[in-house]
Amino acid sequence: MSAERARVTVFDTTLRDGEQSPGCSMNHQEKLRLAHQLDRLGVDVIEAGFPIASDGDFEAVKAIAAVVRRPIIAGLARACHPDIERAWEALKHAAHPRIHVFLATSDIHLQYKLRITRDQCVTQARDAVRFAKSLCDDVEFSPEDATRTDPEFLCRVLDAVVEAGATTLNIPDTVGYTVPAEFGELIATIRKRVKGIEKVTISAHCHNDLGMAVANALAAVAAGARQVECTINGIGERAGNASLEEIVMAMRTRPDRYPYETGVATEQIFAASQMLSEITGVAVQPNKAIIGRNAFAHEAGIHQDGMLKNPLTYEIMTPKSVGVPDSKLVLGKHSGRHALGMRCEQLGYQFDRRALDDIYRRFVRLADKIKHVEDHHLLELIRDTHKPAASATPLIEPIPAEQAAAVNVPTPSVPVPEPEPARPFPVVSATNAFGLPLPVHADPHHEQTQQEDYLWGV
Ligand SMILES: [Mn+2]
Repeated sequence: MSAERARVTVFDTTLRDGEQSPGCSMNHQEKLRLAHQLDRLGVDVIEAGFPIASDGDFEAVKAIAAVVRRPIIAGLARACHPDIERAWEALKHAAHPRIHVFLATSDIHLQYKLRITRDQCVTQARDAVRFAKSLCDDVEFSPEDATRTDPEFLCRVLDAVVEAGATTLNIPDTVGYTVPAEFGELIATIRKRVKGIEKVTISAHCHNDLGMAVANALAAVAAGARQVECTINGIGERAGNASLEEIVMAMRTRPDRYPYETGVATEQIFAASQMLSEITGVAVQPNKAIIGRNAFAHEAGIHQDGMLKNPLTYEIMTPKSVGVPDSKLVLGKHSGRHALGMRCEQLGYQFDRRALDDIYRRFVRLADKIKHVEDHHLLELIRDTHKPAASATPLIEPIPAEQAAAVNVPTPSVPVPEPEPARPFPVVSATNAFGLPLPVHADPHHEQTQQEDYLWGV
């Protein structure tokens, strides 16, 4: 069965596109740590950075290339010689290097950002890929803003770069504008029209501005793309990139609809997610699919009862399959007796029906006051209920809400760093897109490295 499934390459760009998002800068050691975890996770390609963006980025790409030897290590470059040379300098000792060249192709970018004609765009893309190819066998090309590019012209650019030696054509929905059916059609058009397309891999790079990044990436795969670009926790520019964990688990949970294989060791997903949150200090939203704190939590009584009888009732994948230790039954006011009884048993107390009813009534009253009843509350309640003068004892004092919330955060060993203050977006000058890095207006409050000034890419 698995032999029939097509293999999809997982290209992780957490360290490049992800790192470009506000508040997600990482230092050298942190990037290395995360790169090792991405290796354990089994991604096929790690885009380690944008070497010309800063010396820090250059050094990080170089260091990752030196020590992470299994996956392909990619470095981003604009379609110009200085960028490509710098990327190659950082990558050349990698076991499997890839130069990723990008150039915008939409009229709006050509006219207002690059100030070049379509013909100039084709020439520049071809020359850049040819130069990259002279240094490195593995060359990926991205027509930035592809989804807002005239498809006719897009195919013309892709023809030129395939001829120049590109081995992967990545189709970026840079601004998160496309929708699944449209994106699938675009991929199908490219497959039909671009000369030599059968020799290259088509890739999708989707952004989540309309909440459709993962759906768009999956639509691209269904239409023939065989590489997906994604990030851990879906971090990335603006609303983020397609989330690696969602794409991979969609394929794993619905092989009937997505009969594709990846090399991802899904049990490493949770660890990767936790590590990234810890490093950046950017928490994952509690209801985030796959790796949010509540993704495997069941509070409603009827759900809890079903879960205890058979997890398949409400669980389409197991927490274990993504590396979450166990699904959490959150005890709250919607919980039922069965769940309460089970938790009491796990805490070492077995009660007959009447005793459990008694505890249950007190439990519901307490849960009304404090949202989540933690084990220590429950223990207090049990002791209270069963001491001799129980009936005369008032219910335990509800703890203040903020204290209860603090107790409830399930990250015991990880100190939560101060959130970084929001920084204004630096304004990038529109001149000279082809020579040296663009000058950037200094932000007096901007203490990080210059990488964040490169707030554009594919
Ligand atoms: Mn991007």
